Amino acid sequence: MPAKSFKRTLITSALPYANGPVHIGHLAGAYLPADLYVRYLRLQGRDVVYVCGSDEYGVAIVMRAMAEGITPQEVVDHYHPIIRDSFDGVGISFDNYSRTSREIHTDTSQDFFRRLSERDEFVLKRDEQLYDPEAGVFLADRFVRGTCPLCGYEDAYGDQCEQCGSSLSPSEIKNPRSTLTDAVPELRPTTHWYLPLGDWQARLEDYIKSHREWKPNVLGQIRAWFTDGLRDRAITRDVLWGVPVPQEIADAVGVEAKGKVIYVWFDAPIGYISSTREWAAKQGDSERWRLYWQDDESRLIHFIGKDNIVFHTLMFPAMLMAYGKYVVPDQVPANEFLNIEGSKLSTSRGWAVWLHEYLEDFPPDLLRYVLASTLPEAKDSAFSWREFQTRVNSELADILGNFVNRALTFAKREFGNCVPPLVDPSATDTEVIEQLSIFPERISASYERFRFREAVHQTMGVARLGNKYFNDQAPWATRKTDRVQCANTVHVSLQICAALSVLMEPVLPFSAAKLRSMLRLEGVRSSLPGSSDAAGIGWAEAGSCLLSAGHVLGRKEILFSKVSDAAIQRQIEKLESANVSQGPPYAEAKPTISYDDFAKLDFRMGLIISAERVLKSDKLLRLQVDLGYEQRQILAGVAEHFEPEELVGRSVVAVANLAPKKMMGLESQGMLLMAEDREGHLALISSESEPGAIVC
Ligand code: B3M
Ligand code: ZN
Repeated sequence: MPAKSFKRTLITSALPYANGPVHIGHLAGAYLPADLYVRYLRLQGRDVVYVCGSDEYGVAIVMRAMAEGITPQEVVDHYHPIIRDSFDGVGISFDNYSRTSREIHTDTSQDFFRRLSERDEFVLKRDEQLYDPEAGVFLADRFVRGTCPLCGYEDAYGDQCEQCGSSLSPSEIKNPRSTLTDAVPELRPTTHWYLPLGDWQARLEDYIKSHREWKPNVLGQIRAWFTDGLRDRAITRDVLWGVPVPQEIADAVGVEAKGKVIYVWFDAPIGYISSTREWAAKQGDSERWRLYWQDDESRLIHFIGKDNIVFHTLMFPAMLMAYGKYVVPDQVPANEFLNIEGSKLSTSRGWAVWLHEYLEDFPPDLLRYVLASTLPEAKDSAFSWREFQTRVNSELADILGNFVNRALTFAKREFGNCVPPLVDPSATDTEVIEQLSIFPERISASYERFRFREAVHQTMGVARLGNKYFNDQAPWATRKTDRVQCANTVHVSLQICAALSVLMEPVLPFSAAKLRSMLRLEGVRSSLPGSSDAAGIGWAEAGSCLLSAGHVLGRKEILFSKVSDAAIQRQIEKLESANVSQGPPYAEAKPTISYDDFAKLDFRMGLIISAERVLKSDKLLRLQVDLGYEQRQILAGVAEHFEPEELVGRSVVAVANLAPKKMMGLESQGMLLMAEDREGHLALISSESEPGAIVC
């Protein structure tokens, strides 16, 4: 429970960029956790609104448009419905899903810009920025690539280094190149609006201090930002795609408004407000959004991935404070990243499981369950198809599904598909009913603390309780020896099924609905939008006996089918083939050389006679190589790839006329050639020729 008690909650999930479909990494980061929580709150009967929408501006979208030779509008028009439908398919239950290219968002963003400008919250700076003389445009953010000034990574983006994660500005990049034309950019003067975040540091520090309950991964990042010191942030850009800077504001300071847009990270979080406004209008009460954004008794919670922490905990709160009237985020339960089959997810390499593709092959609940059980809550976590199969088969099918199936089968076979009465319950029956009654509160404690993996585990605890009870009671034996006890067992088991059908709703909403229809359990509060205040059986009631004796049950169905080895194999192959065909390009080809240059190189076949590690070096192996006409000592940086013994006796290609070089106090008299693949794996190049043979 939050320290303060709130009347209502507004939940947001990061707005996905509409420049590609969404994958399971997105789902596990910002959407599934939010949906679990929102559905839980709705079952609690709490007042909650859950908004999101497509993030349709920003340079990433312009770049995708250019790559495909279409307009940015066409890009977002293509991806918005794909994203929306994927979320829908997997049961993400937004109250509203908007898009930032809508007019209501332009209005809301410009209103923010105007108000902050009126309140003198911006500073205007004229300075030199990178300009592509060939394309005739300023190069914002990702239009520049070059060397990271902090870690030396050579392919850093203008706004961020993917290697060390630092956020950068294009003018800091060393050896910049235009991603549009590959031209070397030049500096030209231009004027931009800045939010002087440094002025906000003290207030932001106070704000963060009042949230010691935030997750350590979130607080850790924020602390690092404070230590570095917050800096002015440019909040406008020279591009033709975005929310325009209001004309009159540009006019007032004598800046050409045409081609100036609001920076995507300024407008995107405002998208949460626009989406809430759109929702309110759809409810027929256009002002209702204010209740969620501008009333002290409203709790604002942002679900995001770890790469968006600074924007949601520092920049957006500063914007909201600067505007005045607004509540600020009370929780930002950011998640870490999800890896796939042991490797970092990468959309450019095709190493991802796309939601729309998943949905063609499996039911949504399986993925919800598996991801919810392995959410990267505290550190990066991993998805693997084998684990998917194991969890589905041995947890969902063998525990939950099997229990439900056995309880219903007995009710049908032995008691005319009705709930038998509970008569003189045994101590065990009573104890199990008692244990069942504690579950809602116990699971609730996990949800309230944003520990969703734990919540899922607790929820499965209900099924495990049921399974164990059923096994221990052995109704297949008592059906002949003690009808009353058999009836009691089935009665209690059915009550557990009923409780499950409510408690599993946040995690497994589709299966929960199916289970309720199998039980013909009606009057359960919905976890879908717009029904949170409806009367009915909710979370708090879920642990009490929900079915009365004599209640007629519905038709039994299979709750979870097992996933076959073949189905899993297909997924693994699909992933691997995508990865191979769309791997990152190898280093660019080197410039052409003359034959004479080539002819200077003396390549020879060699035979490795001995190999040993070099003291104090993790990388080097010291090799003795027989070149036929002489023996050489060659130091090779391959210790992380080969054990010395593996190399002895192998034939290799050596560069025989390379000038000797000292390494770790030893002389290397040549070099071995190896092939290095995309993943950095090394392979020897060998032949059947004898040592000394010339390679030409
Ligand atoms: N579209 C960035 C991202 O997907 C961005 C989030 C906006 S949330 C206001 O990483
Ligand atoms: Zn870097």
